[in-house]
Amino acid sequence: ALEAWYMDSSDEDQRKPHRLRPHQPVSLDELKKLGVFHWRLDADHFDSDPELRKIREERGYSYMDIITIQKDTLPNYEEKLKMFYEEHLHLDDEIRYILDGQAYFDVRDKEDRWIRISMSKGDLITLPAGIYHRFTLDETNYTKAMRLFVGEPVWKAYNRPADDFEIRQKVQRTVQDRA
Ligand code: KMT
Ligand code: NI
Repeated sequence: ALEAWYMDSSDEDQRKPHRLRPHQPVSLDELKKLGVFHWRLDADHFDSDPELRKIREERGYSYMDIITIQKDTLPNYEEKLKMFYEEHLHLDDEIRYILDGQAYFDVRDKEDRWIRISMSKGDLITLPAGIYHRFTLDETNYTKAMRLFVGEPVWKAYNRPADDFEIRQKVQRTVQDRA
């Protein structure tokens, strides 16, 4: 299942877990308050899974593609991983479904602390538009992920600081209202 925790602030290899000592877990409920939602699905049958079909229909996720993040299969691998780990936001939700392997998504909580979300095969997550986040592989250096989008995908990322977007106020309000 999905696991999340507050991160330490060491500069060590980003692929390491970076758990605090003592470990400070973050529950799915706390993630929901940040607008982060999670489903656990059957990744072995993703192309015929009625549960995935239902989620896509209900939420309008018309677009999907599959990205394999691995040294020998992803063009400009190092460059892309570096980009993914820069703290950034998007003007649309980021929706990712791990089909194989594992990876970390880090999101900022309302006090601006990093939460590390450990995603493995079968985990689908939605990060709300405007939330500051970043992505990294873990020490296994491999994941295959489905990227979903409402309509035509926009991959544009705005690195922090990007606080002038109206969406940032919406994010702050959501977090306050749910606190
Ligand atoms: C993003 O914008 O953070 C990403 O696309 C992360 C990599 S996709 C598994
Ligand atoms: Ni992103």
